[in-house]
Amino acid sequence: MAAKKTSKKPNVSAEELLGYYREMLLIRRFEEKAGQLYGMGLIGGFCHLYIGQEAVVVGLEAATKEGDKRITSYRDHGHMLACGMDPKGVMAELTGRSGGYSAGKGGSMHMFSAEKHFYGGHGIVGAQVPLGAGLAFSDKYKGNDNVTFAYFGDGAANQGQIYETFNMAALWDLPVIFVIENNQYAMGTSQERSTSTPDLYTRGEAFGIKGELVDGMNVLAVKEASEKAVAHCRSGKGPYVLEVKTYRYRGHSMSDPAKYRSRDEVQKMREERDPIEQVKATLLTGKHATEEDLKAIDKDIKAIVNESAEFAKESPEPHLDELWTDIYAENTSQETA
Ligand SMILES: Cc1ncc(C[n+]2csc(CCOP(=O)(O)OP(=O)(O)O)c2C)c(N)n1
Ligand SMILES: [Mg+2]
Repeated sequence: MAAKKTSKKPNVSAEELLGYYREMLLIRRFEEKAGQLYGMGLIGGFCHLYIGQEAVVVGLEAATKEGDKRITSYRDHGHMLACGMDPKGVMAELTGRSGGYSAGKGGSMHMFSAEKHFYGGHGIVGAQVPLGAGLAFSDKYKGNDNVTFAYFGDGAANQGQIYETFNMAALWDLPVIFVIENNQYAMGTSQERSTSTPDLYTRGEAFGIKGELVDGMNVLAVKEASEKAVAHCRSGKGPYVLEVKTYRYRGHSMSDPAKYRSRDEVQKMREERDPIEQVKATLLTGKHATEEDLKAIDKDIKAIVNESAEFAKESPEPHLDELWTDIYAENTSQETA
C-alpha cells in the first residue's frame, strides 16, 4: 500500500499535445481577461484565478469519459472550462449577468452544470470533499462505472472532514479520486508554516487509500497519473489520492497583495516550470507544430475569450423579479439510471 512517485513519461500524439496546449491556453487567457474585467469593476466580490495551475485540470480531464463528475473549491474557472462548459456562460456569471451559468445570481464561486457533470464551485474550504464522496456513492449505488474527481487545496488537506471522508470512501470502495491541488499556499500561509507532514499524497495511507505525487506543471505527467487513478476507481477498487504539485502565479484572490512570497519566487516558477511553455517547447522541438501553427491557435483562443467578454458585458443583469426564484429546488428528478 506504499505511496509512490510518478516518474516515467507517457507517449502522446502531436494532436493530443496540441489539444492540451489549446485547452491550457484557453484557461490562461480567460483568467487574464477575468482579471482585467475585475480591475475595470465589471466583476465584483471574490474572484480566485487559476493562472499557473492549468496543467492540473487539463491533464486530469484527459482521462475522463461522459458521466464522470467533478467538484471543486472557489478556484473553479479552470475546472469549468476544462470539462467543456461554455466560456460565455462562465464569464457572464462572473459579471453577474442573466446569461451566466447561475443566471447571474451565483458569481465566481457558485456555478454548476448538470450537463457537464460539474457540481461547483464551493466557498467553504473543504466542503466539496464529502459532497464529492456523495456523488461517487450515487454512482456506486446506481451500479455504473463513473468516477468523481473531488479537488481540494493543500490548506483544505489539513481539515478534519477530509479524513472522515477518506474513511467512508475507503470503507465503501467509492469511485472517487481525491485530487489535492498543492499550490504551496493557503491564502498567505505557505505549506511549510501550516503542515506537519508535507507529503500529502501519503495522507490516505491510514485508511488504506493509495496515493501518488504528481508534477502538476507537466500536463503529460498529470494525464498519466489520472489514467492510472481512473482505471483503479472504474474497476471497483475504491478511492485514490493524487497530490498534484503546482503553483499559483497570482494572489489568493484579486484582493491579495501577496506580501508573503518574493517576486523572484514567482518569476522563477514562470520562467522555469510554466506548464504552457513546456508543451510549447515540446511541440516546437519535436517539430509537431510551427511557430505559425501556435500563433494561429493563440489568435483563435483570443477570439473565443474576447467573445465571452463581449457576451458578458452585453448580457442584461438579472431582472428584479428573479430575486426570490431559484432558492428552493422544485421538481427534483428521481432518475435512477
Ligand atoms: C471553512 C473555511 N475556513 C476558512 C475559509 C477562508 N479561506 C478561504 S480560502 C482559504 C485557504 C485555502 O487554501 P487551499 O486549500 O490551499 O486552496 P487554494 O486557495 O490554495 O486553492 C481559507 C482559509 C473558508 N472559506 N472556509
Ligand atoms: Mg493552496
